[in-house]
Amino acid sequence: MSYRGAKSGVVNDLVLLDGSGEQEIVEALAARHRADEIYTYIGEVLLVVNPYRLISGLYGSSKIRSYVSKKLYERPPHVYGIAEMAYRSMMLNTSNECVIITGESGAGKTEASKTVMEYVAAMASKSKQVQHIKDELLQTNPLLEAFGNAKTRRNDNSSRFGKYFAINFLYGDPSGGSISTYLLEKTRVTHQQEGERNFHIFYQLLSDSRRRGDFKLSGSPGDYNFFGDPGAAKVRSIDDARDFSETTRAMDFIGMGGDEQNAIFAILAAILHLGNVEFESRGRDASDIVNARAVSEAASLLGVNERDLSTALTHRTVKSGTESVRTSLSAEKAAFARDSLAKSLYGRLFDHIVARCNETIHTEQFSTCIGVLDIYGFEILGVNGFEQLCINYTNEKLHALFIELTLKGEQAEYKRENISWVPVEFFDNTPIVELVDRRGGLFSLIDEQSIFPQATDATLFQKFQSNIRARELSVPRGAAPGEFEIRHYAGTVLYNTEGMLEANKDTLFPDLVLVVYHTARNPIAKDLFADHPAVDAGRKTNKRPPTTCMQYKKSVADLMDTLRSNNQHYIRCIKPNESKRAGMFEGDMVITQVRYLGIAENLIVRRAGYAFRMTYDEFAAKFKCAVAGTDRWEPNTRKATEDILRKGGVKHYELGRTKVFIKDAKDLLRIEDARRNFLETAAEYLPEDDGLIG
Ligand code: AOV
Ligand code: MG
Repeated sequence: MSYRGAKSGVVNDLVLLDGSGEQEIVEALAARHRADEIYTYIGEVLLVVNPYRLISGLYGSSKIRSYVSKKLYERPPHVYGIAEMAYRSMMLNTSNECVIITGESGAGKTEASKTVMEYVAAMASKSKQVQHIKDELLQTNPLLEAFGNAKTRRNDNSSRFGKYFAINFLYGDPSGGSISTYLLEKTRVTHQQEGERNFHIFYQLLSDSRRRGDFKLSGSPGDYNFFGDPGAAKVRSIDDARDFSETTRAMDFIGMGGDEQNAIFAILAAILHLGNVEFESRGRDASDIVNARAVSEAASLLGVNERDLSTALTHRTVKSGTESVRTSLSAEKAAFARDSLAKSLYGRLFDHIVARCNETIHTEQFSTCIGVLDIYGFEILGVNGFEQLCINYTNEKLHALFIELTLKGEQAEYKRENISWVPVEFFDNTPIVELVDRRGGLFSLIDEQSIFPQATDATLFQKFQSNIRARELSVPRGAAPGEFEIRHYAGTVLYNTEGMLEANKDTLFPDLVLVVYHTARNPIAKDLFADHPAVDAGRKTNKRPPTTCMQYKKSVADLMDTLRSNNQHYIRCIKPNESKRAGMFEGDMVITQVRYLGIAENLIVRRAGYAFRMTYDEFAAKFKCAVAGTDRWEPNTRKATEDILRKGGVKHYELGRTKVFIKDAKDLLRIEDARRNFLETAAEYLPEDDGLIG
């Protein structure tokens, strides 16, 4: 293979570029992007510049075949190359692998994750059973996208949840998998910013006239209060009707029968009707429902009594000791109760769908797995609240992990091993991560305030101001009350404390939970609340349920542990322009990303560094058979290693304290080939299945 892109003439691997400045990197990426060469390597890291249009001939089965069993540098850069490397490493080493995909919102992570899945699925053998499993795994994608993605201003198909998809393998064939999801952006159910939509599935449902009739829905987006910007309902790049048939087909595939699908869509319709329920004040602390029809439709779709639902929306029962007192809610509180119910129903419905996918793809029969991480990218919206803080925090954590594993860890190892090395400076974002998740940091202050009934978003803001002294956090001049800025690795974000406490507490008055749980005839709606603390209240102790912050911090920490314990492969996506346009490459925008992704540092470390390393013991044991003469036992493995390298013609290596470091993995090719030949010849003389080969 040529080292240069066929059309651009620019190197496929930036390590081979003359120079390592940000400007040179951007120019190289621009030239490749112009020539539709959207993929570029830095060593084993893949960079992708979003082309915003399908490039013909870049995907599909014959392209996939051309990457099978090929080394990374033998084929032009591609997601398939990374997927092949992960798959091959898993097969060779019986190890677990993960592909970590990062980049800001709209940079192309979700598309790249689907391309990884496509490749891995294509490795399945042709047996009917394996093909069926493969299809089930792939069908979870459109289903989860329908319920978990939405149009934002930055991306028409923005992931509003994080996803880690572990695909399990048995003897190289996919045998099943498991999906972990991270914090769905539930506030979107009731509120969206200008130019944004609710979750795709609502518009999909409305595109189906039969369902509209069944659920008494109108086809006009302006009729729904939960569509904050009805003008944004029609998206040029999205065909809701076509997507709806894809969603229902996926549901069929996952094994959701007609009744289950009906129950699910009825809940979605109930949410839309619920959104249209309005309240008017009666005195100071009571309210009446204005439009009885909307409640009646919502009640009938959930299968609950209309009066019970109305009462639960406008009242609240508070327990004090053994007594229960029912108080009425002001119009404002009732609207809050309505929104909480809608968000809870949706959030729990989403979890139900994830759980159903997991049931279908679950398997006990596997030896290894490849995980694919596709989360919501770093984002700055018009107004940034609790959910943006969580999203951007996750991106900080992933960036910290990348730095730790590729820049810090790498350099620390050279030092430990006494390899001559000129340290490379890099931007360390740990202080920002800690600002959010350390004791006394933002999350713990939000948690602390969530316990006090008197706390408000304003008192939370004061806590932030009086307790946190960090360079990364400030209140800019002219900021509105409650606003503060965090200087994230990928840009400065202005947050607003408004709604943070509530998002963290995720309150849903028990009255509503109990009506649905005890009386709903919609079988799924009933089940959604089975594990709600209000249902358990009689049985369990008064232990406070974990807050959203607590749960989130824990799940992100678990995710990092999983990623750390696997072999990591990186895909880093770059967004070339703000207007989602094909053929447009804005240098300023790209240079910002090149800077904050640490691409120049990555390049320097990679170029100066050593692609391959192994302990002397492992190296000698593995390769001594490859070079004639060294299969005689040389007890000093360091000496044996040197011997093998010399005889194998490897020139650029360094001998560390416990490991050998080789500059270019290609130098090892000859030795690897010799080893393979030796083993193959030996195999002819051995009985089959002696387990020696591989
Ligand atoms: P994201 O996952 O990184 O954003 P997506 O993968 O959804 O971004 O990509 C955004 C859009 O860019 C897609 O809907 C496609 O139109 C286009 N696109 C991305 N990659 C490609 C590609 N390889 N070829 C052609 N078009 C592409 V977010 O989920 O918002 O963080 O949260
Ligand atoms: Mg996405």
